[in-house]
Amino acid sequence: MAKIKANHALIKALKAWDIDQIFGIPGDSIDAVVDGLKAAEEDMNFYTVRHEEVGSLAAAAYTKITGKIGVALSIGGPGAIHLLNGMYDAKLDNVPQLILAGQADSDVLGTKAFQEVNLPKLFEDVAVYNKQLSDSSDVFEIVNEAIRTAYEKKGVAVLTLPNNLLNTKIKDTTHQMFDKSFKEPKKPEVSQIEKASELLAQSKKPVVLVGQGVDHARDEVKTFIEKFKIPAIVSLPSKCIISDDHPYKLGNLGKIGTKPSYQAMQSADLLILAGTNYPYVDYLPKKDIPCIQLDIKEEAIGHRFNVDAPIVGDAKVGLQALIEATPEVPERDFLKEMVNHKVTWDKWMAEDMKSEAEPIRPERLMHAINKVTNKDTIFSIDVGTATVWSTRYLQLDVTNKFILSSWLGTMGCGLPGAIAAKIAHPERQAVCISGDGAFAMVMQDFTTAVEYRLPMVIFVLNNQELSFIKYEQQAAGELEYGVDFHDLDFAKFAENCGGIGYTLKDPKDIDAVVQTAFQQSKPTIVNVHVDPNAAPLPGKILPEEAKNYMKWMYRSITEDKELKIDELPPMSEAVKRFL
Ligand SMILES: Cc1ncc(C[n+]2csc(CCOP(=O)(O)OP(=O)(O)O)c2C)c(N)n1
Ligand SMILES: [Mg+2]
Repeated sequence: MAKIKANHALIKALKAWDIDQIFGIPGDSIDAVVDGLKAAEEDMNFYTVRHEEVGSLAAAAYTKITGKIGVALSIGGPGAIHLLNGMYDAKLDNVPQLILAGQADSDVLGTKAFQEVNLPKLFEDVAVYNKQLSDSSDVFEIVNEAIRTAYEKKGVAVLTLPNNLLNTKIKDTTHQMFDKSFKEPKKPEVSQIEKASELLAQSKKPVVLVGQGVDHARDEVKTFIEKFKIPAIVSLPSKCIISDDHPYKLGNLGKIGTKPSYQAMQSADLLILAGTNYPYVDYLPKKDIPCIQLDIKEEAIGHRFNVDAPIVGDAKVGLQALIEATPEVPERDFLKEMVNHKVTWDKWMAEDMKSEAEPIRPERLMHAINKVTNKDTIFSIDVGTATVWSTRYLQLDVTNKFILSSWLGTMGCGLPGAIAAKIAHPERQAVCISGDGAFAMVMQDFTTAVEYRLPMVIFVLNNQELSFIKYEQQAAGELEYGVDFHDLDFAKFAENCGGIGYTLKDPKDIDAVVQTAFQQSKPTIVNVHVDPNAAPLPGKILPEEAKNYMKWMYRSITEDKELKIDELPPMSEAVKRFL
């Protein structure tokens, strides 16, 4: 039988799965893989990043955007450790990912060799597939198995690869056919649909919470809410499942959510959980109302809320069946009431977006961004107050992409997401919105965007503090501590890296600067000096939170000897959100 080098067999397996983008940093224990990539450079793009974490975060974001598995590689030891954050991001957001981790040569493994870390053990918790290669002749089969498992289990597959094993010659089995088809998802049972349909038909006040499990069923979601006149709430990553201008969409739930969403949840008589395992149970109905839950994972049923009518299987099929089985509802008072609340909420939001106050209000910036982006733009949003402003004030369509680190919530996800966006769709606008703290965690990789000519616009919300945490401390009745840092000139930084930088301080310049930034053909940073006292108030202030704000004020005066009244939102704003 013909022979092939093991590293080339590995690359052939990647190609067989249509993989053509890899992020990472080369080095000693992964050199054999990188050598294989060099030989395949015509149809395999390798992006050298400046920090492995950016590589794995970009790989996760690439999958969130395209549905295709994202791949990152690194040396073993320190590089592999750096990868962990992006791996957990993929795990928590149910995203397939392949990690190729280098390892000390097999003949010295276990001897405390240089950079030897027990990688199978390190990755045990994060991976759905976790193998260290021990026989190079298996490499083609193992890569196939890893990728198949990652797709099937929507998680992270790790191959730990002792470098010497990939430099050997093995029998060439790479021409062999292998099965790339996946099991059809389970179809919901008829009895489950009947039960759910009965509950739906009886309900006067249904509300639906929409999650990622119905991302592939956007038409069905729309038909479902329109046929049965149901107000709809979305989970954080599901903003684009229903377009923001749909009148029945009430927005998000929880701390980043809207008041009408909270009101709908608390006054509903039926909860429909559509493809979501929403974790913030405090915001789910406090009353024990009936619940229909559609989910592909049986273990998700009843996880957060008592479920009367489970629909287990592909939620798209489940929704179609429910739509067919249940008579149309011509109109519904509950919907009208909730839509009215939403109209009021939207008026408040519109007022916020008009503010010409100085320092610049983040809401006003979002308004400017809305004006210059389009239905195609991909938004990569970081963790911090940027998450709140973007979720509330960006007006998006089902055709936009809105990606974030939803359930790991790692700071620093914004820039890697925008890099992945521009690689996946060079023709679309890529926008990153980050806080100054979050951007500083990954800013070295702005040079990656410059290097690979990935034009994007990055808005850094410069408030010289960890604002989100400041408000978290206040809402917990704690004194502010450890949340301030000094100003960094992100515009100068951009220029130093070979990109373009703007500083935005005067509210009068907002529209002009934002517009100019989008006309650039190089990666661009807009360093926006935003109001540090722009409070990302929850859609609804819970009594406990109100009590804690009072406690924080009292402690600020008595213990810090400082009245931080200017950090509080205007009284009218606070009262509106509280009542
Ligand atoms: C890696 C990581 N570290 C810490 C946190 C906790 N955290 C959440 S938001 C935040 C502050 C973000 O600050 P910044 O990026 O400046 O945005 P701002 O809230 O000031 O707008 C912190 C520290 C996190 N989510 N991820
Ligand atoms: Mg900040």
